[in-house]
Amino acid sequence: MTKKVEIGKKILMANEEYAALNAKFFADNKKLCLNMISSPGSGKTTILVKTITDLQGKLRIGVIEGDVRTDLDAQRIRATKAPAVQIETEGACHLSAAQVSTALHNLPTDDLNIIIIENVGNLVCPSAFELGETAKIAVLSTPEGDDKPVKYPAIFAKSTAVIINKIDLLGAVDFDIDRAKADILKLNKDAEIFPISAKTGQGMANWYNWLSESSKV
Ligand SMILES: Nc1nc2c(ncn2[C@@H]2O[C@H](COP(=O)(O)OP(=O)(O)OP(=O)(O)O)[C@@H](O)[C@H]2O)c(=O)[nH]1
Ligand SMILES: [Mg+2]
Repeated sequence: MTKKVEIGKKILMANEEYAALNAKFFADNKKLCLNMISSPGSGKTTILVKTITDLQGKLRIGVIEGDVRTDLDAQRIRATKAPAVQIETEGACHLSAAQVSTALHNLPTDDLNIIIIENVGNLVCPSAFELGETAKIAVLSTPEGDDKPVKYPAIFAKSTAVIINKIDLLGAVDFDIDRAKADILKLNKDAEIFPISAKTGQGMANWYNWLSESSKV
């Protein structure tokens, strides 16, 4: 007789235990933790660099970077003088709560209001792994196409806020922003939607106001 071993389920359970510990840490220490999820290249690091630079002196932000390989993104964050810890997943398509727990020990969390996790660029895997975050932020960029919310619904359904980035390219790409917004709201009627350009700064003020209000945890 063969015995079925549910390895996937066990791994998820262990992840949930670490996620619960991380969530307790954020709640006990009154830190806002955001888990930023998107396809590769939507502009996550560019948004973070601009946000940290523009809010210097107002909000103290630290970053946990997840990438399959390299610490290039952590270097970009550190160039702003904000603290950043890089996790290299060596092939895995998402961060785990255990990795985040270890990274938290290497961030000066006492000095921070907000911890932002830039997850591995992937619109599918990271949405299945809770990290103990306060909220998920999905990023969709206009060159990816306005059909992405309906094709990859899980992350849009689970995110508290959705950033639509690269709106400076709206004239060059076929992206119907009203369709994208309507589809996101169909999946998640309470989602905050921020159309922005991290390149030109358009729309960033609304995102900053939301970040500032949300940091009052
Ligand atoms: N036109 C335009 N380009 C942008 C904007 N934001 C980011 N980019 C460009 O998009 C490319 C990818 O940006 P990144 O910030 O590295 O994207 P990312 O989501 O962090 O990528 P991964 O970490 O690899 O998943 C870079 O060439 C950026 O300069 C924007 O608002 N407008
Ligand atoms: Mg990046």
